[in-house]
Amino acid sequence: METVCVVGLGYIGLPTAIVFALNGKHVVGVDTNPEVVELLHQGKIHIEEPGLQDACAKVLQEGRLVVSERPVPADAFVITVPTPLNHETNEADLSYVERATESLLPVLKKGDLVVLESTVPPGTVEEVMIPILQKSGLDPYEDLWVVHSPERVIPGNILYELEHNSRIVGGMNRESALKGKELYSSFVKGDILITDAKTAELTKLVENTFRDVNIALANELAIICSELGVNVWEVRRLANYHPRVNLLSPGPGVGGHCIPIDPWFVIGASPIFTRLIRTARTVNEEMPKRVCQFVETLMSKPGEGNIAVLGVAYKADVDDVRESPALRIIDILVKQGYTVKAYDPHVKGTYKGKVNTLEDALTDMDLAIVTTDHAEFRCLTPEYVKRLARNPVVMDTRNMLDSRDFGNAGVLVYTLGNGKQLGKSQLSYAEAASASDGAWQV
Ligand code: SAJ
Repeated sequence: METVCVVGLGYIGLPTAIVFALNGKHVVGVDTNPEVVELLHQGKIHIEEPGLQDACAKVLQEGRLVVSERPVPADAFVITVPTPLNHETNEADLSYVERATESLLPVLKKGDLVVLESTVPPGTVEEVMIPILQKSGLDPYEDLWVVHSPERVIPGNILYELEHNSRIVGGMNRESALKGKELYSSFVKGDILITDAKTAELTKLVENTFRDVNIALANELAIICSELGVNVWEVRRLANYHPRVNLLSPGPGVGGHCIPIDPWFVIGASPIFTRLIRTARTVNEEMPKRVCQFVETLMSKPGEGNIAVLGVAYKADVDDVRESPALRIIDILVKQGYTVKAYDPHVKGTYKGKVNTLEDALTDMDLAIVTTDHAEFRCLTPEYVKRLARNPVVMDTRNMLDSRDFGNAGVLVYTLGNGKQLGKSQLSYAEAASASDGAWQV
C-alpha cells in the first residue's frame, strides 16, 4: 500500500496524514473546507499542536503530502471526520461519516482498504458504511477490506502518541483486520491488536467512558468534601497511595471532543442498562453550574461585579474549546448579570467576554476563576493579582495555585473541593493559608 488518502484533516486526520507521509507513504489529504485546503497550500496548519507545523511543512515541501478537496484513487482510504453529538437527541450525528464514505464511491476499486477512524456507536461500520460502500458495485466483504481503527491520541502529544500507543484494528473479517494492521505497521511502534469491527467500536467508547465515570467520582467526591469540611485534594493524594487506587482529578467539568460525547454513544446503544454511565454524565455536566453556585457565595452582591475567567479551552495548553466547561461557566455568569472578561492564551476564535491579555482580564476584577490549567497561569503571582484586582479573590477549579502562598500574600484562593475553605466565604487570609493542601506536612 503506497498511497493513502486521508479524508478529514482535523485534529486527528491532519497529524495522521503527516505521520503516514513521514513514514514513506504518498498521502493525499482531503478536506471539504476550502479554508483548510488553502492554508495547507500555503504550508500552514489550522490547528495548534506541538511539532505539527514543522512536520507538515516538511512533508508538503517534499511533496509526500498533497491536499485536495475531494478523494483521489489510492490503495487505502482513512476516514477521520467528526462524529458530533446531537445535543437535542444525545445521538451521534453520523452525517459526516456518511458523506465521507459516499465521497469515496467514484474512486474506489477492487482491493482497496477503507478505514474508519472516527469514534462511532457500535455497529456503525456494518450498518451505516457497508450499505453505502455497496453502492460502488463492489462487494465490501469480498472486493474491499473494511475496518474500524479508532484513534487514541491525546491532544497536545498527538505526534508521539500516534506512533507509540497501541492500536486496535477491527475488521469486517479477519483478512480485513490483517490488511488494516499492515497499513498501520508503517508507523505504529506499539502493539496492533486485531478484532472485529463492532468490538473495536465499543472498546474505543469504553476507554473514554471509563475516564468519564472516574472523573465523575472525583467530582462527586469534591462536592462531598465541600459538605464535610475536608480537602478533596488531600483525600485524593492519600487514597492514591493505595496500590490499586487511581482517583482522577475533580475540575469544572469535562470537555473535549471525546470524553463528554462517547458515553452517550454507549447509552444510545443500550439505554436500559447504562444507569451508571448516565449518572456519571449528569454529575460531570452539573459541574459548571456548581462552580457558578459557589462563585455566587463569594460575590458581595449576586449578579453584580466583574469576573475574570482564566482559560476557555477545555484543558491545559490546547486551543480547543469543544464542549469546554469554561464556555458554560461564562454563559451562566453572564446570564446571572456579572460582567465577564474571559482570557485564554491559546484560543484564537471568538467567545463571550473575550479579552486579549491577562492584564485586561484581571484589571478591576472582583473575582477570578481559574477554569483551565494552562502553563501560563502557573506564573500568576499574588502581587500581580493584587496590583490589578479590585478584590483579590480567586476561585481555582484546577488546584493549580498554592492557596497558602497566595493567602499569606493577601489574595484569597478558594480551591474547588477544599471543604476546609468552602462555605466560608468570609475566610481570612490566615485561614485560607492554613486550609491549603497538606498544611500539616510542612
Ligand atoms: N479531566 C478532569 N479530570 C481528570 C482528567 C481530565 O476533569 O482527572 C477533564 C479535562 O479537564 C478535560 C476532559 O476531562 O476537560 C478530558 O480531558 P482528557 O485529557 O482526559 O482527554 P482528551 O479528551 O483530551 O483526550 C481523550 C484521551 N483519552 C484518555 O486519556 C483516556 C485520548 O487518549 C483519546 O484519544 C481522546 O480522548 C479521544 O479522541 O477519544
